[in-house]
Amino acid sequence: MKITPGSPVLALTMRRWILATALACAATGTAVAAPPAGSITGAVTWTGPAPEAKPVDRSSDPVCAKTAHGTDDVVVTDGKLRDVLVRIKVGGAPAAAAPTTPAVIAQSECMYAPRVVGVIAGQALEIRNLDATFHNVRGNALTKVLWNLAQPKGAAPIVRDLAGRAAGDVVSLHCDVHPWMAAWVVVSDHGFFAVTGADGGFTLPGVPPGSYTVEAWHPTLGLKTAKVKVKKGKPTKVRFTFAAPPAAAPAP
Ligand SMILES: [Cu+2]
Repeated sequence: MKITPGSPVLALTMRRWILATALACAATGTAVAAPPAGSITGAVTWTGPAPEAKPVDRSSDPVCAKTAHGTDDVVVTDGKLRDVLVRIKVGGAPAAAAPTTPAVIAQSECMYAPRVVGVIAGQALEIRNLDATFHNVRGNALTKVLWNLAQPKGAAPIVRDLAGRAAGDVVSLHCDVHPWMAAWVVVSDHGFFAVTGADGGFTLPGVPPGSYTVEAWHPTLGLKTAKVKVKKGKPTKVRFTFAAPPAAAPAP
């Protein structure tokens, strides 16, 4: 049989094709053609001599005393800075729903790992105790105590829903048994954030083309910002540089 324009057979064939295409697009999530995303990538560097970790007296707890860790407030390796949360400024990118899985911080060798994490507003936080000793986990919003919970050796993870924390907030974690322990949870309204590891690198993938303010925040060194323009399908490079704060002037 010959199929000619306007024939019932062609119309039927076309309807089937359209239906099949629509179903295929729905199945693969390609029904809406989003513009190809770009990315924001780069490194956080340190200017000047790397600060040396100072010894920490951990002898108050025999379990903690088995391992040595110095101060970790500013960790620089080969000129790169760890523990910097890099993100698109809150409110400056498409908002995202909170993941149903919590962000995780472990207590290991009487240290928090990682020391800085990002969450999306509404996402829960899970704190694990991998140590054969007692920790308490105190969560603070600035000076306000949000919770203070005991977590003995072998205890189940503590899960907090961070209720009431909004994008832009920071929750700090502290252990009063081991006062050198501290960690930070940074709340955003979208998923465009990353925390630097020892190599200082970060990548924010899947960023829609456009202009953005990017923030780099370190718990003790503060905030730096940069303006970037993201083009479709391309990485946009940005570099942040931190340095030791100037020494206080000597007393007269
Ligand atoms: Cu502790």
